[in-house]
Amino acid sequence: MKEFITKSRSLLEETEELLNEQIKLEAVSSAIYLSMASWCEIKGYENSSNFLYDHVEEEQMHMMKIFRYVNEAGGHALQPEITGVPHDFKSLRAIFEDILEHEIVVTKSIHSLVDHCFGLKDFTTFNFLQWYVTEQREEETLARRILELFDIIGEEGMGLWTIDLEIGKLGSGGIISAAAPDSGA
Ligand code: OFO
Repeated sequence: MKEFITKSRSLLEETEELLNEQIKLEAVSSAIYLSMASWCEIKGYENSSNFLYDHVEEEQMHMMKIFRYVNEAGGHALQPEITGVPHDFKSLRAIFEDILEHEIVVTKSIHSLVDHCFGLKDFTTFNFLQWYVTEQREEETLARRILELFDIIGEEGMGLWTIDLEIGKLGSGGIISAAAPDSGA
């Protein structure tokens, strides 16, 4: 009986594998942001640190949504192994540049998953992933908005202190409510 349940499913193995890779990518996001939050905290960028700590939890949530989906669809979600997380960063700006680059990688990965599901007519997973498509647009917008702060305010004098303050005002969901009121989360 158990074997029948395990074999009878619409989630293809190839899709399960890709979803497990996405689980790992979300876990990597969470781990990197945790490391960045810690760096910000010891350097005195308290607001950026809090912003990133919130983001760590958000990425955990992203990971868990896929994790639960895989098992509910009859697959096997795998606890990812994360290594090679950096602990030192060049500057506050470099951190947010890295975040934007990383989020673009995540967006591409989600898009390729969506494309894969559409091609195989797996409309259930395709539908499930639409939340991530919207989420990634918001995440990129947020990272870009933060980088703009460095250009607008400048880093000289009280600049970095002000930038840190402004990042705190954005919060991890700050720009999301401004940019997309229907986003959910
Ligand atoms: Fe930052 O959106 Fe998930 O990874």
